[in-house]
Amino acid sequence: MSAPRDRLRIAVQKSGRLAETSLDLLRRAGLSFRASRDRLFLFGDNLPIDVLLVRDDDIPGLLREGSCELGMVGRNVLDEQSLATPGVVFPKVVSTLGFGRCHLAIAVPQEMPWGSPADLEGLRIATSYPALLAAWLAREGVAAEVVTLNGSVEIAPRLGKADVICDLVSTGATLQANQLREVATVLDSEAVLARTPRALSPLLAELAERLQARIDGALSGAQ
Ligand code: PRT
Ligand code: ZN
Repeated sequence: MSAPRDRLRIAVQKSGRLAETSLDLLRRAGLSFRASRDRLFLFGDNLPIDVLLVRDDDIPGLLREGSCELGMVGRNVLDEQSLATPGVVFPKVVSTLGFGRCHLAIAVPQEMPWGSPADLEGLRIATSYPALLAAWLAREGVAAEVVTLNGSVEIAPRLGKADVICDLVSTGATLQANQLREVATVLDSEAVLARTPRALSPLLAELAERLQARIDGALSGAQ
């Protein structure tokens, strides 16, 4: 067995919509870093805290297996993975971060009449969030076919792959460009700070508490 780590690890998105703002928040929390040669890590200079730069989808798994103690990730990604693997203990949300806001929405072709979620009965719904969508359909008591796509969900109706979609929306420009209109919200999302469900050594637990407090301080403008 390898020696227990004596530096805390926090995972953030390497590149993408959350990447810059996540690092910015860590800087505002008082951390300074230098990059590793392979660009996988940023080593903390002033505290024993390192930043792991990864794809956002990998963050819940890294927290679950204890490869890092904290992570910044969209609630949509965290909840989708938790729902998709029932019975597994998942990371806990310790703070909401106020950026990366979006919502997972049902959108239908502009000309399709809409009254209520019951109108989805028997339709094919394209999404990259099959578990969140299935849970919402079950809550609404609607039987529909979930078509899982990894990208370009918004063009699925035009390609004949699905009748309607369930995708993330922020400004609504993508839906509009694809002649779709939003009719229901499945999940409101933003970036969150999540913590490993594993027990931490006293040293890492103390570092995690300190970093959480510094992040909360930066968010409330106290720093
Ligand atoms: O490479 P990696 O896997 O790390 O990144 P990624 O491509 O999976 O994710 P990325 O960077 O696109 O998004 C990261 C997180 O940002 C998401 O998981 C959400 O929590 C959050 N977020 C906020 C968004 C959006 N807003 C958003 N608008 N994620 C995606 N979108 C997409 C949406 O899927 C659609 O294609 O933007 C389009 C809609 O935007 P509007 O403005 O036209 O409505
Ligand atoms: Zn991703």
